Amino acid sequence: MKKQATLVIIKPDGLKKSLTGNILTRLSESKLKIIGSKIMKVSYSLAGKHYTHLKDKPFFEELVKYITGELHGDNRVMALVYWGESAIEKVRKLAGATNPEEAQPTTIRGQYGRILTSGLFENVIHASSSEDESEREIKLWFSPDEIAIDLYPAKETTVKQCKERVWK
Ligand code: IDP
Ligand code: MG
Repeated sequence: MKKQATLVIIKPDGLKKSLTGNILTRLSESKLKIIGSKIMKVSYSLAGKHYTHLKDKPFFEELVKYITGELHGDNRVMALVYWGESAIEKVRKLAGATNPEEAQPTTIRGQYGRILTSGLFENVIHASSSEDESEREIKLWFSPDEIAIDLYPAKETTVKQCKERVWK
């Protein structure tokens, strides 16, 4: 069996409901290795790129509000990269179906997800669903130095005249 990497995002509802510990415990059942993790806020630009495959859906605008935290008044997400054999399938299984009402009750989405009055699936976590998708997503959310192994080929560049926020 091939080792794979997969992106997990604990969405703003998961952080707002203090579910981070519970979700990480559930995911640890997979025995996969965490090779990247961070708490971050999600920009509109990152949200749009992440959900580019859903741009034409009627719920797209609300989905962007969801992942950027506008919907919950809490703009934190936790982004993680898991690594190991069949990582994508293992994490998707623990996550459960996209629709929390169809998800098995013992899955993360089945336990903690709900459908909003608007119809949006508030399903607590994102999990990559294919190898192409996980590579695209991990490269979008993480830089090479934020990942504990050499996951994909990377190169060194010299960045000039680039604005950066530093501690005062
Ligand atoms: P996935 O998260 O299970 O991979 P995607 O189709 O990639 O499912 O959709 C991304 C997210 O968009 C879902 O996790 C969910 O929050 C939301 N979503 C997807 N399909 C629907 C729908 O039919 N109604 C409402 N929300 C949806
Ligand atoms: Mg998806």
